Amino acid sequence: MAHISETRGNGGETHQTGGEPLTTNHGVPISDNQNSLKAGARGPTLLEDFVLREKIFHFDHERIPERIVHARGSGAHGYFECTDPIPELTRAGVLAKPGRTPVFTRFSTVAGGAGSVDTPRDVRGFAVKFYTDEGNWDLVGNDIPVFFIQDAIKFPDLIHSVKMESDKGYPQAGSAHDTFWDFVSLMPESMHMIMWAMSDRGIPRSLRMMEGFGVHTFRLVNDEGKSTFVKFHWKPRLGLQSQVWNEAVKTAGANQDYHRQDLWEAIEQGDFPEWDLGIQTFDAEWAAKQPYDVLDATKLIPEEDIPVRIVGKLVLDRNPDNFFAETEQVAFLPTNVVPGIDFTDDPLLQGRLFSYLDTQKSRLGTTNFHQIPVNAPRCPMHNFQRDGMMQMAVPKGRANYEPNSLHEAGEDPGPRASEQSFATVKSMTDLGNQPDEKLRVRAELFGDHYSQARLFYRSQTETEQTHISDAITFELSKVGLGHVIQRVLGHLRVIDEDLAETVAEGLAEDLPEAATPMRAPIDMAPSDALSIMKSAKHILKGRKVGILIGDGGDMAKVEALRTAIEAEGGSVMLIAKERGKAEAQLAGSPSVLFDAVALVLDAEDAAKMAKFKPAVDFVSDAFAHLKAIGADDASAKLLAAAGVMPDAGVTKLDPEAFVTAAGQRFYDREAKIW
Ligand code: HDD
Repeated sequence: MAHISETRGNGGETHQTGGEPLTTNHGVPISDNQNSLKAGARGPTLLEDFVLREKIFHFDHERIPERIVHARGSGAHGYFECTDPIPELTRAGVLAKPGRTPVFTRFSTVAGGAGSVDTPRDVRGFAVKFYTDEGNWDLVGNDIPVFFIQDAIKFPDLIHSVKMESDKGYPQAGSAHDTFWDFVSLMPESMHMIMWAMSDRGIPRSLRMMEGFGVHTFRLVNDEGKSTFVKFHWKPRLGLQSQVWNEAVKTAGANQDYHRQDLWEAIEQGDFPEWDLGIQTFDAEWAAKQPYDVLDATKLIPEEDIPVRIVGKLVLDRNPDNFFAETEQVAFLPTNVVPGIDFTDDPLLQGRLFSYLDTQKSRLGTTNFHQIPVNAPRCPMHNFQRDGMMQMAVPKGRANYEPNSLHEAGEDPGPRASEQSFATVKSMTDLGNQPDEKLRVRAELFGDHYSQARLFYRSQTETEQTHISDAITFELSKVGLGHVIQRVLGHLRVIDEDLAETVAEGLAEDLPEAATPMRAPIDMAPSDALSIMKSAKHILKGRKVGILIGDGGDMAKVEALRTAIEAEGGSVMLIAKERGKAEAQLAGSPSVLFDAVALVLDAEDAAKMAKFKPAVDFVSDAFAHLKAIGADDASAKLLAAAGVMPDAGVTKLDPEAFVTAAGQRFYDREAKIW
């Protein structure tokens, strides 16, 4: 038998080095996890090998259908804390009483598959499941406050058009292709969200630095049954921050999991991401006076018209224990509302109320998906629904129908509906709807497709407008259908003539006739809240600085920088050409992975680095991506090789000056370099 033990795989150790004994799924202890059971040392594997069969069978079934949209996601546990209760508006305890409610949050990209990269230009999902005492409330939103389409009946078309083309199987995770632009150019209602998606909102720096929105108008309902219309907002405490396009493209290569890792590490380090929850509330009388319909998900309510009132904060403080069990199996349902929160007749929302339950059954394979721990309510749950695949609960007694009189025989009759529970708001007419006919139409104001696209574009800084025109030019440059490009340009002319001209010039296209709007657009007052740059926070908290060191740099300067950066809540990574001399290797840690960089080198290091491509790229990319660069004169040769020109973002290694610069991007630099 000696030769058998000699040929045992991977070191020949079959015993566990620690922990519980290895068993089958049925609890039978396993003695050898390296070798299948064979008829003789070189013989065929035996059918009898239940250990092998179970292991491979289970593996064969590991994957479940990925989400048709939002397949790529990252999740975290945390809590919501109501800090400014609003009992006058809602009876939902989560918002009506001070205190904490546990949550699970999942962020996602929309178009790409589960294994796609984190940084394509795309919308980001922002879904929060509140495990309240009155049941789960799921606020399933995005990082953009409006949607591409007005009616759920167009959702399958929208998604088919944006996902990889059905014959080619590409592009993965991107909207820069024929079918997407063909569809949206035929759906002018999408133009408002197109402006958002083509803006820097489409390329966030971090999941921790983006806003979230419930998008639809919902209702809050108080104890007296009075309903108030509401829009939900998440505001990141770290401020809004986006990448620049060239940086996002390079990040995709440098770290496919950039956002997922960033979220994970921040939580792991105790730097918990936080958002304020804000509400915009209004009544029907106010809604009737607006130039847009509050039931139209392609429209927002400017914050200047209704300021956002902060009612609480979201803190993500615990990473999932298991990606599949939690982040993959979490099932969000816009139908999950609690007493005190209700829907409106937004036709997009109404379609969603159907779709998600159906999706979860298909994705998770059973109507009992609510029993999966991440989906299960944390409050008591009783009803007469029974059985089904993968039933985990073991109900007692025979009361599985209602009404029953089993209590008269001394048996448990089961739960009863109560008037205090969720009751749908009765009014169908409070927003002026007159439901006297069955119609397949859109309401009149839904016909204004351009006013808010224009509002968004004109509320941006010049730099942000340039980013939008660059993005549209790039996307259209990937479109092979000339008539589609022309049609998009026709829409852009209605939104803003300068924008249309810039894009046409960038593509060397003639400008077509302007599109003919269904309703003439109006000029709304620009809103600063729509611009990232106008509301940017210049802080280092939550940001990462890469410090490049050589053999001769002054390590006292490194330590002084580290102390100053960490005092501001930032973090530091030391990078050297050779991994053993620092925390990261230069070639594997390009500057796209950092918010600012510093060079602590002596003249000899700098001269060598000036001839080392990864070092030159490290500095030139940091400069091109508008980041702060801290460097002394000793680094002059490397700065010169990288084409760095002096400006407010290029500081000495003085900790105070560098820290002030490192919390911001230097957008003025852009005009010089691009
Ligand atoms: Fe949706 C997933 C957000 C319109 C149908 N959606 C999904 C997720 C987010 C959103 C964040 C991922 C949840 C997670 O992390 O598991 N969806 C939105 C927003 C919309 C929207 C903000 C418009 C305001 N969605 C929308 C419509 C439909 C769907 C109109 C269908 C009629 N969405 C789905 C879905 C998904 C989904 C197919 C895929 C996976 C899932 O539900 O759980 O049912």
